[in-house]
Amino acid sequence: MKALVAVMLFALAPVALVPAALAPLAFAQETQEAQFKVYGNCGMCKSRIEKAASVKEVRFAKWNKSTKMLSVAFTVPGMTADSLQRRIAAVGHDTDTYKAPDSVYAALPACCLYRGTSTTH
Ligand SMILES: [Cu+2]
Repeated sequence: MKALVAVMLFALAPVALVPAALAPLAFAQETQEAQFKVYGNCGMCKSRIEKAASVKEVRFAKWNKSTKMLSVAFTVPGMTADSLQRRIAAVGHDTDTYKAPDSVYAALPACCLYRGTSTTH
């Protein structure tokens, strides 16, 4: 009897494995998570940074004012961490990879000017 049960389980196993094997195909768009540094100071910076990351390919974007780290979750291949950093630099916030254009940076409100200040406020 035990042998019969074992044989039946063995026979059923491939059937049970099929849905699991097909599951990844249903999610051809994968979500990838990343964290990178974005320079800024205040709550206005936070909303500007998160707004720049607010595109349909981004499922989640949260900037931490104290650590300056932006946590993101985005769909691939539609988006990359690199292109997100470029978008954020374009609105005035430096990352470790991309520098915001000086003209854009200079136009930020005074409280948001993070360059050249070694202290945070
Ligand atoms: Cu600010």
